[in-house]
Amino acid sequence: MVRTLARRAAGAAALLAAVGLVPAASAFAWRPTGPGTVALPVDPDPVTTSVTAPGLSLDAVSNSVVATATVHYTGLAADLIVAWGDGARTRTSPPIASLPGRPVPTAGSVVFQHVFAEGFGFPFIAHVSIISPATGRELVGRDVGIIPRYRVTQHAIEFSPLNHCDSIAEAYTEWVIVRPSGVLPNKEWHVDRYTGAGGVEVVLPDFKPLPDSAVTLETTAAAAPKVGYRAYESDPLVSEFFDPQFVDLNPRLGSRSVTLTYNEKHGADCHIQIRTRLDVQLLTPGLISGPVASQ
Ligand SMILES: [Ca+2]
Repeated sequence: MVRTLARRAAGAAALLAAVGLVPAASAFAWRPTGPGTVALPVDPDPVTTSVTAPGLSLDAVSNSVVATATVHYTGLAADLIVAWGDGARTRTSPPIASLPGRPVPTAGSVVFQHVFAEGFGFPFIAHVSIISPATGRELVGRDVGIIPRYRVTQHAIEFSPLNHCDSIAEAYTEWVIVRPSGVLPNKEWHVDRYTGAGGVEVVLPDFKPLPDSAVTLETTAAAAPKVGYRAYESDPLVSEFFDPQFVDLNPRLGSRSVTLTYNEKHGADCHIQIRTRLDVQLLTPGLISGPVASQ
């Protein structure tokens, strides 16, 4: 038992150490490389290795927070309990009595699915086990890594100067907002804004969206990028520059509004804001709705 737990802990540590290397927008599944050992790489259509007990074998895969366990059996249709490792359990329906002229199947498979609840301390290793209802003992089991994936939408970036940043001879300020390349490609927006020189009153802020600035991506919490935005006000001789700030797409931060205030470098008196809205959706790919499927 001690050795089993040690191996399991080692496998869990290996997987958790590898979590940061998982690319975004991939399907995840892990194959055991030895008893109790779990490792990357990622396979979008995995072929799992069964763990067997007499007359019984178990395949288990995960995709985001959805775990799928397939139990293959020989003999009479199995009355089984699947324990998912988070306290949840699923039990098969009792075996169906034979119909006249149709024998009870002596082999088959049953598919179970479970969705792990958000906020369970992801990522983690779920020990999926098949338990005998008669004895309460584990018949077969295996570990799967649960790493949630999310769809994160950053809606359009809205931009506004907070004050007039040019001389009193000019009524317009000329802005360049830059999203430097990173996970997303480089993009620039050139915006002339009337900010009212010469004592003309302009009510600021006056937010306007930057065209084609919305972004949607699928990511894990570990792989989620911070998207930088910097800006300058363009002048023939000396422009006003602002250091980059970041919109954090980490899904753990949840759906929310973000407002970033930029102050001109070197303490000069020019200020702008950008703001946006973030929406986060937990993905449950491959989830079959309704009761347990069997075949
Ligand atoms: Ca200017």
